[in-house]
Amino acid sequence: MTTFTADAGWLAYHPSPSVPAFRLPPGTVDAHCHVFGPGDEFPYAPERNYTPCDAGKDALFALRDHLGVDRNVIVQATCHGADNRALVDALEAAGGRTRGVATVRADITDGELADLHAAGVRGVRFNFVRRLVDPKPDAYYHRIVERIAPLGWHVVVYFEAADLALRWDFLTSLPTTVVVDHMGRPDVTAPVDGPGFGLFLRLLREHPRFWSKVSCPERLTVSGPPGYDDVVPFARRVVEEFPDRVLWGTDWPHPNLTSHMPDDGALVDVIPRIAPTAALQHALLVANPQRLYWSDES
Ligand code: 0GY
Repeated sequence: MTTFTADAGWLAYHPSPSVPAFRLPPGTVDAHCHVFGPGDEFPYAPERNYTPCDAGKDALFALRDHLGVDRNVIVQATCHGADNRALVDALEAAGGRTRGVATVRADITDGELADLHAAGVRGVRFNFVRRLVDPKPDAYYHRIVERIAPLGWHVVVYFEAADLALRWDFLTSLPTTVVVDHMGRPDVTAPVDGPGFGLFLRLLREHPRFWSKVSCPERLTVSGPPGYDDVVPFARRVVEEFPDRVLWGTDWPHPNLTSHMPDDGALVDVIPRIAPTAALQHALLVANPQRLYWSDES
């Protein structure tokens, strides 16, 4: 058994989130959340850049039920590296209600890939955020794509706004569906119609393979909770222009936040402001994630 101590100043997830005023539609998917450990059962990776507090599957499933979420998509976090055991354990415990996005290396065997698929993994994540990982040469990611594309999996990419122009050619060369985390982390003090966010909107307009998560107001905000008013226009623009290619998630347990820990109920209450009609809400919360992660069901 290995015990881990969370980094100094680590903010733990909210102990008692509010019941949201917004009633999530039946079939709602939280399409961006993580499990951390518990570290004594699923050790954190030696190469990690942070050590979180434990946030295991039982706490995630309790939050799911509390908020009125139906299903989850668990995204492998960098603190577990390419060791997907905590993710797979959560997928297996949840039956068909949970799907996953893994981190794999190009030398993963066909058998290991088949096992991940059987457990419910439907994508891989490439993380380019330098405070979390050391990005690799493009060829490294292309080799992984060659392995996962035949399974029908997609790629989730996480990058900072400034990296979009630098990585444009690489990103647009990816042959699969590509989901961008958190709208590419826009500077929300800049105008929605400005050149920075304009480049991200152009990516979605010119490349129909690209989807966006409209999650993480708590990570992008400058004005702060509970309304996250500065992030709302950015997310609403993406939802209204690309209603069939957007996903929503809590980002629980909210790693590496420093300004505040969000009330997950308040995060749910942002949804009707970024997706103001029942049709947009259904696409964002139910139909889109169903199509991407549970296509084998319908
Ligand atoms: C997120 C954010 C973060 C961390 C990770 O994989 C990770 O470790 O995703 C972050 O610190 O921005 O979106 O969950």
